Amino acid sequence: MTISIKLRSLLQRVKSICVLTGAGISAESGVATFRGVDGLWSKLKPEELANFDAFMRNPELVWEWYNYRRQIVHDVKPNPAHYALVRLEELVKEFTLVTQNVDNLHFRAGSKKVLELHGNIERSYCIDCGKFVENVEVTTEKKVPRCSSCNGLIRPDVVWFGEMLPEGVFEAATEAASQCELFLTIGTSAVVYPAAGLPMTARNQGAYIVEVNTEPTEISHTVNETLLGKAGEVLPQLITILEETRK
Ligand code: BJW
Ligand code: ZN
Repeated sequence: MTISIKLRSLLQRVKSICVLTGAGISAESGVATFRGVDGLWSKLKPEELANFDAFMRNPELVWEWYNYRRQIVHDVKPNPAHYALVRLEELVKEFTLVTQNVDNLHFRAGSKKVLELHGNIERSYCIDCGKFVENVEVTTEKKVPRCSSCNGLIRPDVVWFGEMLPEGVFEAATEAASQCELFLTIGTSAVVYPAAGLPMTARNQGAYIVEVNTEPTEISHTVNETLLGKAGEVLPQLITILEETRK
């Protein structure tokens, strides 16, 4: 992996950065990605689990899947890539972290300004009255949690296919992407919209786009630079360059 001279000099003077992260940033923590050979969806089709109709058809199955993943997320820790982004927020004047991840690892690492596009697996809400529930308990006898106020079905607070993103969050992400000088897209296959459109939004407004991924993606041909490698190894190197000029 080579960091271009252009990127080095940009890192030394950059004042505004917007970052988009995907499942790949948590891979080194031990959270499975969605796509690819070891991905969460290599055996199950996303449309069978990650949509509202699937939930209504078989809430037990969907809860079983989310419970399994909630346990993993609870047990793992943020990795050097998450911590590098915490440091970036401290070093750069204008910084926005936009994540597609629902695993809460950016907040647990210490990032402050995080826009969660697809929700958070540790929160849930009632589909009838909308009441939010933290740390919902799903026991083996009571496989599907119910609302304590109205007995409605409780669902995970995540965004499924065909659903709108949380109000105002995508708008804030678009604004940050439009205003940044440098846009980093990290550990995402960039196939899920509207998130995958953010690098292009930034590029159209003149930002320099850098992708960090272990392999080329759908958008590699449209970015300025692809840094091939693990996020947990590449990001600390970018931070070292930034820190050299900001002592
Ligand atoms: C590493 C690494 C390491 C590994 N270091 N890298 C425009 C065009 C076409 C379609 C649409 C469109 N607009 C909307 C759509 C429809 C749909 C969509 O995009 N479909 C496409 C798949 C075709 N989008 C939606 O439905 C969205 N809603 C919406 O648009 O609302 C408006 C609307 C409403 C009603 C009708 C129509 C429109 C909602 C999308 C919700 C996505 N939800 C999920 C599930 C969340 C809950 C859960 O977690 O269970 O979000 S899907 C899943 O994919 C999850 C992720 O956030 C998302 C993105 O995945 P991500 O993060 O990129 O992961 P992977 O696995 O794909 O990639 C990992 C990458 O990491 C790989 O590249 C690896 O190489 C890399 N990697 N290790 C660095 N160590
Ligand atoms: Zn309710």
